[in-house]
Amino acid sequence: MGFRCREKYVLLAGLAVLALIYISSLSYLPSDDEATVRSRQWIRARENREKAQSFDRMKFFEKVEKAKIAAPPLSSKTVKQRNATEFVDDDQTSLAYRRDFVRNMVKFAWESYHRYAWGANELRPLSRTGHSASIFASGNTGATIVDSVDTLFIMGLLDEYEQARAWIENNLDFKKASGDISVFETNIRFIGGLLAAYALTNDKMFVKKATEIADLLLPAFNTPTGVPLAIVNVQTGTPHNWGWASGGCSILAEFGCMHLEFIYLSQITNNTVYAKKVNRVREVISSLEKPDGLYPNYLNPKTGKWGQKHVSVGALGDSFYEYLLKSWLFSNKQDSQAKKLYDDAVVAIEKQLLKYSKQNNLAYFAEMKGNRVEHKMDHLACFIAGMYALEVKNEEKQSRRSAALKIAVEIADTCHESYNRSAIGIGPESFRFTSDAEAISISDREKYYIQRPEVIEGWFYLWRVTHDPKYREWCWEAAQAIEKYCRTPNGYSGIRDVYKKEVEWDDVQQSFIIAETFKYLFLVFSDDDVMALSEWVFNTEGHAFPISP
Ligand code: DMJ
Repeated sequence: MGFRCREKYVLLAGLAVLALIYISSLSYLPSDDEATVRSRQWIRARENREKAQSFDRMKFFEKVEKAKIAAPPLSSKTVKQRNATEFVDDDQTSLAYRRDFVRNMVKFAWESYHRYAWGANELRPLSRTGHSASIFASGNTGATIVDSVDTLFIMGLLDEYEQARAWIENNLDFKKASGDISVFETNIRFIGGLLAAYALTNDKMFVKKATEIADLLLPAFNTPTGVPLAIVNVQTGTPHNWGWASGGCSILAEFGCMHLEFIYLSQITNNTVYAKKVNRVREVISSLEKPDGLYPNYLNPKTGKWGQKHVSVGALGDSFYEYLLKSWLFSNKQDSQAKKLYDDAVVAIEKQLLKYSKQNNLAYFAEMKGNRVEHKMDHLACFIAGMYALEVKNEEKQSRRSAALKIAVEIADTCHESYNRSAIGIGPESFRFTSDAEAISISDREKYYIQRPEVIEGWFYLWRVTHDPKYREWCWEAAQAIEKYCRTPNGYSGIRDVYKKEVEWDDVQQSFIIAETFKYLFLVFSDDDVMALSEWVFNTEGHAFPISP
């Protein structure tokens, strides 16, 4: 009993101590003063952010899985030990081998650029320095980095992707540069590259950077018609047009090729300013009278009148046609105005520019200068095989599908002939059709190859649409030719004359070799559901935007 009584006292003492601790701890509890309210808000915001992030992450992984991208990177040992040409033991016909081959080309181009020109716009592989063309401002704006970032991600080169991402986050700033930038090139390479990187990764840093750059371009649209000027000074924001462009005109391929990027940017920022600019351009284009249904390459942004009548699906015109079709696709076929403009434009070019060679009936798109037909086709114009193939994939009318397929196949074949008839298996900048020439250059000024993608791009689309194995073989031959003739000890170079086996290099590794040429090569050796064409639209620089739901 005595023991129990002691126990009771101990229990009571214990309770008293606990009560004391409780009472004194009350003074340490947060009161509802301002700091506490703020800290609670902060916690709530953090929780919400975390929820949003994990939702974003979930959506992102779903997207990645669906697009079958970001394959695990090659182990660095595998990458370092092998050059693209050193796959002697493997089965060269296997798709995995060919994808590896192309991935290694990208690794090599990237590492060379990283070693000798990091931050510069492009690499001079022979001089082992940076290079900057007049389309970029002077300064280190890293065109190669921004143009390559989505390719690196798609190929699963994730270390390189992280290098690119970090550079973009910490260094990409046009305000640190000086001089003029091309509105078109900045849009398709920089804004396009950043938006595609965002689409693939959901990383909003890319949107922030794309928005900063798009805002720099906005003064170009301050013209009486709203049709943008070609160039903007990065420091002053002053826009102007190229001196050579038909008395102060804007260029069709340039002002007609901002739609995808600006619409997508408005969608993801909820800021309509960008969409308004390109919608106004669209209104001008659709309201204009077109001579014989054709679009001249020059338009005066002050008067809204066409300039010199030069019509071409090559340089100065090309991507205008491409963006009409792709704007319709990007909108999930809702933008019927774009499709109507596309349909009318292709009827006109097929009627007036599509020709067949006398010798072997090779199809080509000629150019028109005034009323004179120039029987010349640019390497750039070979993109049109891919455009028609994409139309085939999406066209409703069977009769139109067959007509478009015929043109796509014929043009891809002609472009292949331009490669076949050179000394190195790579085609020239432009080729002619005369009584003596068929799909070859006749002037020394047209014999160069600057790593352009359009021919391979056309074969890629045709492969996806027809599954004719010849397109994969042609791509493979082109990849090997690029490896053999464009590869220098420190990166890839353009070639001055494709008709000479002893190549002379031009000492520039173009940013689009990774953005486009290597990307399309990689994709042609991948399954159709890797960046499926029903899910993604590639801008004219090969940057992928997701088709609107
Ligand atoms: C790229 O910048 C784009 O493909 C553009 O549409 C045309 N020129 C180059 C590649 O040839």
